[in-house]
Amino acid sequence: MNYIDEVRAAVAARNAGQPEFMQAVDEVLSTIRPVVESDSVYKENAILERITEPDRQIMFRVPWTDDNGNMRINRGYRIQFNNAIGPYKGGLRLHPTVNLSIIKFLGFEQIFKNSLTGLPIGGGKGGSDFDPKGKSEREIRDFCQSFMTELARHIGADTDVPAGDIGVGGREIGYLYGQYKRIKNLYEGVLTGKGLTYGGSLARTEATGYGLVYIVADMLAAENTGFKGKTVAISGSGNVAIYAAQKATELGGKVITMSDSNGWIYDPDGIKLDIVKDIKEVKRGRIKEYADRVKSAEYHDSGKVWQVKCDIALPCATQNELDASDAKTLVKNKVLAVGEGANMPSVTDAINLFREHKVLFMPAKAANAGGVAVSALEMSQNSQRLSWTFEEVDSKLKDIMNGIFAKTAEAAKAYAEKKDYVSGANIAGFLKVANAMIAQGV
Ligand code: NDP
Ligand code: 2IT
Repeated sequence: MNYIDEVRAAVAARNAGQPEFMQAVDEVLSTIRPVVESDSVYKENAILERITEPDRQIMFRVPWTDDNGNMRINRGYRIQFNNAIGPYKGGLRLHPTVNLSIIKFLGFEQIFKNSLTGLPIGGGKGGSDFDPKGKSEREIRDFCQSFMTELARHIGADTDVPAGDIGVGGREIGYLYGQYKRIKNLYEGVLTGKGLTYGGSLARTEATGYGLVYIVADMLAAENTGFKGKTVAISGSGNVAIYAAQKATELGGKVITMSDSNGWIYDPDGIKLDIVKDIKEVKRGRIKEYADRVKSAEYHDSGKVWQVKCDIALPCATQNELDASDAKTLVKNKVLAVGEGANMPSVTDAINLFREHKVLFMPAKAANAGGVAVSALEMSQNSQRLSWTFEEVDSKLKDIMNGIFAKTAEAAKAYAEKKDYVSGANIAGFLKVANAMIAQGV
């Protein structure tokens, strides 16, 4: 067996029962072959064995009390995966499906994504199987305080800087930050996505969705086209989906679908985002309500948004939400481009189908890096004790996404095929981290 296959087999044996983690590892290992096999230095330094094994895996009990006075127990996680190029950085996910495999896949992806941003941030991820849906404000606050009571000893502005992900937005970051400050007596940039009155950055809320549309626009520009006049199918209706829809609309696209875990809406006239924001950001309601309020819209509680004909597909909900049969439908409907706003939303066979049919495909590590990039800019502002304007942050975000597109395209051309952005992103992300690991000798 060669080096890559040996490592792959060892990682699979050591991480039995972790399918999402193995899916993410397989994708990276299968695409970095041209680099790893071009120089024995990677094998000599055991880079693949090291990069697939987290530096530290923290699991802890999170006790909290519900509104009926019952003691409830969840499990908390923080995976500090790799800090070769900066402090561990990555979000916290609160969702009942959270388990070790999911947090490890997210942490692993984060290493390469953060490297692509060009900013000094390592890879980490955390969360809990706590379900925020239907919980009262007090229950959310109690959970967040308990979660941070344990997490606080493991993190710090120069050690590990968590942020939001599914189920964690400004409200939860506020409670987490308040508890950290209380325990540590430190007013430091230990979390990103903070409120604007206490160290948050303008444009962090918009960053992931905007960044996704900026890089997909770059990919389209390389084909002499753009969002203007295109129909856009988006899944999800959370933070990433909403701001992807906003920027895609601003650039002249027509967003025709959005979804949540109960169902999806189709509005052939173009989704009215002020209504989605009111339902999701203000009332914390269900996407179904959109169809009650907008005459031109349909609501479906079965099937998926991918059955609607579109030019551009932006999956922005969760992992493995776009399977091979969805990819077939999209291809049949002549989709031009797919950009992954969520982390690992496309199953491997779907990606292969897109490649086979020459669908332009921008993978998550590159496509959704705008969120963590602006998180890193929030860290810079906290260190400087300054706040930049929205325009300043947005313009830096645009530059960063342009840079990621250029690096990804360049690595694809040098080591794989010209438009193989999956290989390009993995290789460009890997090279920086691997070289730092080799230089540091540990
Ligand atoms: P939110 O919690 O704001 O929104 C998540 C959306 O996806 C909701 O509409 C939710 O529906 C839907 N969803 C979540 N889980 C499922 C599921 N199992 N099945 C169907 N629908 C689901 O999260 P974000 O928008 O922040 O995150 C979305 C994706 O983007 C995730 O993959 C995340 O990892 C990724 N991401 C987020 C970044 C950020 O800055 N926030 C940065 C980079 C990537 P419902 O309300 O019904 O649960
Ligand atoms: O997946 C991701 O990149 C995020 N959830 C954002 C992480 C961050 O630190 O801003």
